[in-house]
Amino acid sequence: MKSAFGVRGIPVGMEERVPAGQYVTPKMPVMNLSYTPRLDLERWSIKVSGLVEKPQELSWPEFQALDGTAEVVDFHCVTQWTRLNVAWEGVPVAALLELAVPTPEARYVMVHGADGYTTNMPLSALQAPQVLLAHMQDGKPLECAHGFPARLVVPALYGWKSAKWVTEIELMAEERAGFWEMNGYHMRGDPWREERFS
Ligand SMILES: Nc1nc2c(c(=O)[nH]1)N[C@H]1C(S)=C(S)[C@@H](COP(=O)(O)O)O[C@H]1N2
Ligand SMILES: [Mo]
Repeated sequence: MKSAFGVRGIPVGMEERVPAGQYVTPKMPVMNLSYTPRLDLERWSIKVSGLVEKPQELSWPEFQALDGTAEVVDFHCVTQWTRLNVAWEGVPVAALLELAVPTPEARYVMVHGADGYTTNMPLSALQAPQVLLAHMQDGKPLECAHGFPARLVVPALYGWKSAKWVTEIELMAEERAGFWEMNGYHMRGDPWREERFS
């Protein structure tokens, strides 16, 4: 019998969904730089700070009250695994940014996680339609290991840009490197261009 999986674990017919140098994994591995923060919803907040007209700090109920959306997208880690069809629910980051009103000088962002993680990208990458601050994955609240209570999902960039345990989105005029970017990862990180290292 012919196998339903071709090379690199790619289901037959889905070859064009998997960037060069990636193989497909059925489960979502956990990729943590350091420890897994245990966050308390009562004390959690998400800030939008830096070059904005109206700095935001939303509590969990305030965040939950924003209009949500759901999507199914693929996730590509620079260590070469790809997981197809991850289902996320969350708040479009573009809507959060609109609340904060970026100033004309704001062109880059630094995203901060509660574990001390940082990652940078152009503001335009964060304003893209499928970018979510997600609180559900595959129909369930995010697991601690995957970023509870809320993580970024940036499907167009490698997974390290999808910061977990997000607490702050900081808008900047000049580009600054986040944790992995300081350690040799690409400032942009487009998997379709194999922008792995700089
Ligand atoms: N705060 C934080 N976010 C993070 C990381 C991390 O160590 N800390 N690892 C990144 C990396 S390298 C990847 S590939 C994805 C993996 O997400 P997952 O652990 O949910 O699979 O999270 C990204 N977000
Ligand atoms: Mo990664």
